[in-house]
Amino acid sequence: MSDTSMFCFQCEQTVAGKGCTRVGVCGKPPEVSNKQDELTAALIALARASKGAAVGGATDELVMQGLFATVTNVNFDAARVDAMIAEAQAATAKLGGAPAYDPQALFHGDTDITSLRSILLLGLRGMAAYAWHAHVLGVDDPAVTAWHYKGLLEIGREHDVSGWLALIMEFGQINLKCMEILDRANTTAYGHPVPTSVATTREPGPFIVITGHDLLDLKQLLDQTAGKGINIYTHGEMLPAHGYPVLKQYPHLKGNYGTAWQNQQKEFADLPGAIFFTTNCIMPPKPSYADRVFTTSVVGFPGIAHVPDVHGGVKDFSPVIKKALALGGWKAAEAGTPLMTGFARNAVLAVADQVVGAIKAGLVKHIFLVGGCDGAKPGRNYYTEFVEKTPKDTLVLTLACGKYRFNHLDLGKIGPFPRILDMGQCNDAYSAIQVAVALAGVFKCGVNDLPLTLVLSWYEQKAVCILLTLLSLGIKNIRIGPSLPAFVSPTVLNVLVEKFGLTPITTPDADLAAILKK
Ligand code: FSO
Ligand code: SF4
Repeated sequence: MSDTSMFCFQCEQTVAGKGCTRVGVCGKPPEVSNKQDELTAALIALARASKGAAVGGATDELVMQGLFATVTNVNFDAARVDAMIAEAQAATAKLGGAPAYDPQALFHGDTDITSLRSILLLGLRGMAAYAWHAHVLGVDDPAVTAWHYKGLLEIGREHDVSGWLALIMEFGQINLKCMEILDRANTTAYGHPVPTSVATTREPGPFIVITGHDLLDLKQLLDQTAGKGINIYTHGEMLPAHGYPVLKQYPHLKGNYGTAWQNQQKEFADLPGAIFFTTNCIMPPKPSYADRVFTTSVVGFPGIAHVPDVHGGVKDFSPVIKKALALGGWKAAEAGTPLMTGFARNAVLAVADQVVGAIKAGLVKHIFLVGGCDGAKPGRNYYTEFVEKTPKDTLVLTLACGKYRFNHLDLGKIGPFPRILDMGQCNDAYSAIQVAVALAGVFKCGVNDLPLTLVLSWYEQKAVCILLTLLSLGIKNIRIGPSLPAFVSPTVLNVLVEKFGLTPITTPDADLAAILKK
């Protein structure tokens, strides 16, 4: 690749549904894109040197962070990627070296094989993000840690179609384990989420907006801002944090600001507060607010202040706090409509008998899981319209940032339940799986026989790993949109359609009619 060309097709907004070749729609320049491919190749060489087994300690962390850093909207900083490449090369040398992997081989070659290799690699990138969030809370699973290496090793090998499909299904099961350990890590540290009304009111005074998925960063920030006259507002995927008992007890965790990630350049413009990115999705910060943005962990953007990791310790948020105090915050209060969250598996299963009773009595005829990512491309209004049009005797479970398309809607209640139940972040797909499995147990049927339909929206690679888990569990007839991934070739799509009934979304009316007539 020259300095001006690149190839990336890993997210939903890729150019013309084919690939970004000059610059990313996300803002990723060719230099960073090519270095990310080099980093992936360096990690494959490292996995070769370790023979696909986990090395332990800092090397395991490097592999996780190296995969996580290449997820869409995480790291735009060439120098940080360079540093990780050098670390991977040093770790490989320490293990006695290994044959290099050509980064050009990643996304080129036979269309179907490239498609299958990409599916596995992109899923692995997504899983590494979840594994990292569990790891910082001290929870690891040896099978998950080892699979980062195994996956990389296999990506560097040749396989036929059935070989790739077997690896992809095995990966889906490992990612289920990964989501399970993250669920365990979060609920052990912060308690099980409880249904919670979250204010969107703005209060006068200095504030910090925290976004991304990392609850430990939020906890440490809450501790360090306690009693300092600074309010904390969640943004994007941090909204479900309000449901966790340990986090919701902080009186200065005031509410939620803004909506999903793709609106940040508009919502953060001239914001009189500090903005803290714990993970994706970061967009290139505009000049009107770039001086108040902070990143941490694997997130990076050139010229943007970074709060360094402290291995196993407490990060120093004083620059963020100083900035929030200097900016002074909002001058006057502004009212907002509250949002509900906290309907994770424990909360839903605690009232399982009522849910089952409502289904048996015909009060709940169908459950939709409308979950996944939001994004900038047109077509995502489908999800708003779909939810608006769901019949009154149906429940809508949701998770991840796609919920901002409809979580402001008042669809009323069925008995004690609001008709829209926010289960949490994208990783809380685990909660949805647990609820589905529990309902199937009660009704003595398979998950596919429940009056339940999954209508997913995808954007980046965490959605890929979740989809692979759902498929590996044998869940069929999932509807997916707003468009199909560029990295799924027509042949591979046929396999997914034939084997799993994966169905692209059409229109809300047609899809609802088709789902409900079954
Ligand atoms: Fe959204 Fe971004 Fe959570 Fe993603 S904020 S798009 S799937 O990072 O991870 O849902
Ligand atoms: Fe393009 Fe998406 Fe890759 Fe960014 S992450 S370069 S938008 S495909």
